[in-house]
Order: sequence, then structure tokens, then C-alpha cells
Amino acid sequence: MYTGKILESMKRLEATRGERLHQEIPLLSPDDRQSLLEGFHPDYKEAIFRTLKVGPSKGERTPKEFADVFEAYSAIDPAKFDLSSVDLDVDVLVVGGGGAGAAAALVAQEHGANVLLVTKLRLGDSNTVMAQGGIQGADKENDSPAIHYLDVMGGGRYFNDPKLVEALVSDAPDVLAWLERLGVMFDKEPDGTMTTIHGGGTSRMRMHAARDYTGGEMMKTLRDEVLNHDVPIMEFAAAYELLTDGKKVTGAVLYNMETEEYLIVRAKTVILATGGGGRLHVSGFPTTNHYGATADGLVLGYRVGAPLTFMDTIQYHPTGAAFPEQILGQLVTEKVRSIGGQITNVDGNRFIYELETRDVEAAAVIRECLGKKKGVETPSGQPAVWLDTPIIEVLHGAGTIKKRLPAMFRQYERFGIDMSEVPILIYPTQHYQNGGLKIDAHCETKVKNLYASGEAAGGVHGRNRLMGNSLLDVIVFGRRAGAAAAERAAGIKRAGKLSLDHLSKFHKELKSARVGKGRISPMLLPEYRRPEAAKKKINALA
Ligand code: MEZ
Repeated sequence: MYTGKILESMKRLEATRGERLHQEIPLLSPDDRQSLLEGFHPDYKEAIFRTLKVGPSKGERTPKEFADVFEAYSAIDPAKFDLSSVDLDVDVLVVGGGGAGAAAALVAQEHGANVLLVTKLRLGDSNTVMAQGGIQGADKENDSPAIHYLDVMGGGRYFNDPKLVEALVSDAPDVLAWLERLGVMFDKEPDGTMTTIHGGGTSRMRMHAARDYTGGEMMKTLRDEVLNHDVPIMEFAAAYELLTDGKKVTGAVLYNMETEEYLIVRAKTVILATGGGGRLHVSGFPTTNHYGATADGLVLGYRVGAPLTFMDTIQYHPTGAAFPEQILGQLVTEKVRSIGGQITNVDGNRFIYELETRDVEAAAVIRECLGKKKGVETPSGQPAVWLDTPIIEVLHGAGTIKKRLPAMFRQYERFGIDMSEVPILIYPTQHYQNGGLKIDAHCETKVKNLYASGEAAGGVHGRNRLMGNSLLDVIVFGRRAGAAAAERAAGIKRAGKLSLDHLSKFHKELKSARVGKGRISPMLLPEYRRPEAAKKKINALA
């Protein structure tokens, strides 16, 4: 399975383990951090960006893959599309079936709204379910929302929207209590208090986890809650375009991915909780993301006039699987490093403190492989470095990995790799989009009655999110969006007229900017077939 060179490198790593056991590597100085980022983080490579030529964020930069979906035509021809019969009439339409969508729908219904949750896949199929290492929240005596606030701001390089950060950290303790009340089984100490650990960039141990399937545990609970409360849901129903009355959002066109039919929904308010765009594979990076992460909500919001923010910063998780090839880019949770896993180069030497923030950690791995040529080449030619996992067993006792990282253990066991005995190979992978639709603290975008929450929204994490603040973000802002959208809807007698005029306008803008008609979005599902094998249509509509 491994080449001779890899096996030799593994031996060198084993030989240095003893001296590395208690080796301390200091955090980088602010200057060293900055020069590392500028030298090796993809966010600092001008060539990966393009300036948007159309839409409300015209003139701003975004990775080319995102620009391609923003500067694209709808498969719907607004001049011909029939909006005369309304199929569904609701107060709050929630688009997205992950953590943010489920939380929003539950809270909106609790506030008395008539809710419909639609998702292009199945309820729960989302990045939430794939988040492993934990959720942050200051609920310990030595911690406070104020300390959490400082960590979030520091992680985001102080670019974060302070109002959103305040919302995130002050709702956090209540969010943890809410999740527990619903039935989430967080790890506990024998005395019944929450087990908490560090993540990169945290000054207090505030990472709460359910082993290494925290997001799965949360999503399972939220999904049950949505079903038990009879929240109306529609699966395999993608929001394909928003509708407006010219001033505010009034509904959406849905596309049934099974029957290929359109449905018109009139809604007093709409919440976009569609997640991010990991499946756009910025700069060819693999991704940790769910199959549905194609930035659809951002595209819909953008077309209707909602500006974006921080769309020039992407998070690359430092430890994506680099081998075996079948799991290339999949998440190797930060929790592995939180509990002592060490990163080493081809010679078995550490080159960075393992709990630097993710942007810095990822840049250090890239520098070690591409800059210093001190990486390990996998059998398929991928650059990689080692994540020394057996050292966790040395530090905490035999069986720790199976007990605390059971999902990780199984992921590697499937390929005949026992990560408690041998180290694993890792390389950065596209994980999260730090930006998204600009929102206020009640999750409203710049377009009236249009809300966004979770990864579809941007601003709270500045230029770099810390581990465990995404699972927190989806619940904090999902709940806020649900409450705000329901309250707004309660004051609206009837949604206004339904029109696609904004789309005609957007198409005109594209034409004047000479964008060719070949580009269609939203993408709905990523295209992985070889071009010669792919049918002409990218999705059924295109
Ligand atoms: O917040 C995340 O991205 C997370 C918990 C990921 C992980 O490494 O487990």
C-alpha cells in the first residue's frame, strides 16, 4: 500500500516520537504569522481571484469558481416563465435542510408562523452532519462570552463584524443548553459537567463534543425535532430562483429534482440556509464538504440584490486526508490535534504548533510541502505531511483513539489503516467559506424580508473561522433568523406580487458585461464526470 520512501519516512517519524513527546513549540509572532500567510495561504494568491463585473458586489474580488456561479444565467427565462398559479402559500419559507435550516424552521414555527422547509437533498444532508470536532460555547467558570468574543475576533484577524460576533458568543451558552434539552448527548465528565477541550486559537477549553461525530449527533436530534413537531418539509426540492415584488422578497420558484417540475411558493419571508460552496473546489483543492455545497443560496440572494461580504476568504482545513486516495480531502478532525496529535514533515520533525489558527496551520503545511520540499509524496503523487496519531495513545493511554475518535478510527480502518498504530497523511482541503451574504444581527440581508443564516451568511468569522464556531453559528443564527422572519411575517397581511423582473435585469447586466450564455447557476449538484462523459446539461434544467 505504501511506497518504500513512505515507509522509510514513517520509520523516521517513529524514531523522533520520544523526543517530540514533551517538545514545546511556541505560537508564531504576529509578524511571522503574517509573512507565512502572505507567502503560502491561497487567500493571498492574486491569481485565484476575479473581480465581479455584475450584481450588488460588483467590483469586489472572489475566487474564480465563485465568480463563475455569481456571473451566470438562470436556466429560467423570466420572460416566458409562468407565475400565474401559486402552488403553496406560507409565512416563512426556509431553504436548506441542515443545522441552520432546521433550527430556523423550529423557532419560526414556535413563533406561530406557518413554515415550509425545503431542501434539495434530504432533511439533514448537509455540512452540519459532517462536522466532527465540536461546538464552542463559554459555559465554564473560567470562561465568558467576552473571552470567547476576543478569541473569535483574533481568529478572524479582527475583520469580523462585531455585532455578529456579539450575537454568536452571547447566545452560545443558551444554545448549548437548548441542544442538550432537545437531546444532544455531549461528552461529560464523571461529575456530570461538560467535557471541554481546546481548538486552534481558543484561549479557554470550550469545545464541546459528542466524541468525533458532534455535527451528526446535533443534526440527528434537530431532524427528529423537526419531524416530531410536524414542521412541513419538502425534500428533493431545490429553490431555483427567488421571487420579488420589485422591492422585497415574496417567494421562490422550487424545482423538484425527482419529477423535474416547478412549484411556485408565495412566502412573506424567506430564509436562505443553504450552506456554502465547498464543492466549487477553489483552485482545484479537494473538499471536506457535503455533495450539496454548491453555493446555491448565495447565487439566489445575489441575483435578487443582496450584497456579499468576505467572499475573498476561504478556509482550508489544515488536515484533510491525503491518503488513501478514496478519501482524499475528507475531514481529519482538528480534535486529533486538540488531544495531542502532532504534525511532522518527511523527517519526522515538527514545524508548527498544532493549534495555531487554521489559516496559519494550513499555510505552514503548504510551505513545508511546496516551499521547503519537506513533504511526503503519496503513491498517487499528492503532497502531504504526517499527522502522528499513535502519539495520542502514548500520551493518554492505549485505546484513546477508539474511544475519543471512533468515527476517525473507522474511516481509516475501512482501508486497513490502524491510526492508533500508524500515522496518517494529511494536506489542506477546502472546508469553509468565511464570507457569504451580508446580514444584520437578526439575519436580514440588504433585501427586505430575505434572511440568511449559517454558512450562506458572512461577516461573523472575519477572515478566518475558529473550529467549533460553525456548529455554533448555524444554531445561533438559524434560531435568530427563524424568530426574526416569523415576527416580520406576522406583521404582513399578504405577500406582494410575484415577479422575476430582477432576473431580467440581472440577465441584461450579464449581457452588457459580455458574459457568455454558457454559464448557468445555481449549480444544484457538482459535476464530476469527465467532460466527454458528461451530458451537455450540467443539471436537468441547464
Ligand atoms: O468547526 C469545524 O470546522 C470543525 C468542528 C471541524 C473539525 O475539525 O472537526
